[in-house]
Amino acid sequence: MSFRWFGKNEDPIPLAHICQIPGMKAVVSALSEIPVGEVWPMEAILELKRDIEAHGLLFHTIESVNVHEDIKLGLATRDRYIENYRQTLRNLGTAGVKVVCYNFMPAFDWLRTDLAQTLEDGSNTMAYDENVILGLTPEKLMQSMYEGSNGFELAGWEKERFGELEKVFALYKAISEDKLFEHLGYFLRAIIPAAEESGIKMAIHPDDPPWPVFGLPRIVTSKENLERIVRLVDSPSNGLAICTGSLGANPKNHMPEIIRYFGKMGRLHFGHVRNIKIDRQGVFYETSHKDDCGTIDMYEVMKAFHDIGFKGPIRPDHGRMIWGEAGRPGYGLYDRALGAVYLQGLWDAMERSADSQEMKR
Ligand SMILES: [Mn+2]
Repeated sequence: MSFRWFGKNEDPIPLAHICQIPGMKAVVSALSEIPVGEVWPMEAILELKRDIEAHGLLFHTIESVNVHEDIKLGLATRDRYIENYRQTLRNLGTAGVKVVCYNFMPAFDWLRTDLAQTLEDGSNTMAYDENVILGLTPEKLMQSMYEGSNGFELAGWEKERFGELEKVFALYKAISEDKLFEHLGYFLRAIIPAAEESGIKMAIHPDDPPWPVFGLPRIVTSKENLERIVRLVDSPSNGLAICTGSLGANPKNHMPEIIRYFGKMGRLHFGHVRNIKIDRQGVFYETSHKDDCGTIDMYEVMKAFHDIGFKGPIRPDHGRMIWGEAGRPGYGLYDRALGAVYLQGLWDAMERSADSQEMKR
């Protein structure tokens, strides 16, 4: 079980609190102060590692090393950023990192139309409504993400990414889904050998939501496309992060089946487990992790991880804001801590019943 942490300058939650969550083993983190596309310096990586390990937590997973827009766009300038990415992987491998999460979403990272929708019990949560998106320009949406962020820089929403939004949108006009696959393939063929040499498994995160937005292509969206991605480079280092709240926002994506399929293939390296309530196609909000609070079958999701003998990191994903907590949207302490303990409760029960079945035999 692991917990995402944004670093001591960016995250209001101290490691001293994270290590008090029952069963918490590892912290998933990143160097968010390094501009996208630049090399992560060894010294800064080791400092992050020291901080995490000083709290008795493991440092083996990075989320995320973001991919420069020029790589996604396939621009001539991409090779410099790819070389930097390879060096970052070597540095991370030297520091003992085993899993690196990344995404390949054009222009925007994850999207919500409301970062604090009030629920019946008085808590608030992040929500998405396709109808609201249809009535917004990309600039307006961007503005609402910034305004609702409680003053935090949201992960994937670093301001430098949007200096040239109009230009980036114009460039994507010429990029079809097939083209984007091609650019991902080019990137993977260049970085996977460096990942292999460094003992790192790459884990691509699904697009959130898993469908095209504002006419931008999105490809990490379905079982078929995930299959196409793992086949771009035939290496265990070319793998997946399965995020149940992202992929699962499309009811056609059967999460337990997808976990089993890629798990058995040896390409599943990271689990983001969270629940969402889908009101109707394209309209959903994030709920507590508990099974009956949302639409995703959390028991079957954890059972799938358990049945494939998953040994990699799993983390609770976004949580609601509860008990008056005011924090980074989706990344408060309390609801995610409850989620971590709930997921472990499911897991423990599966372990015990597997043991007792073993004894009966
Ligand atoms: Mn996720």
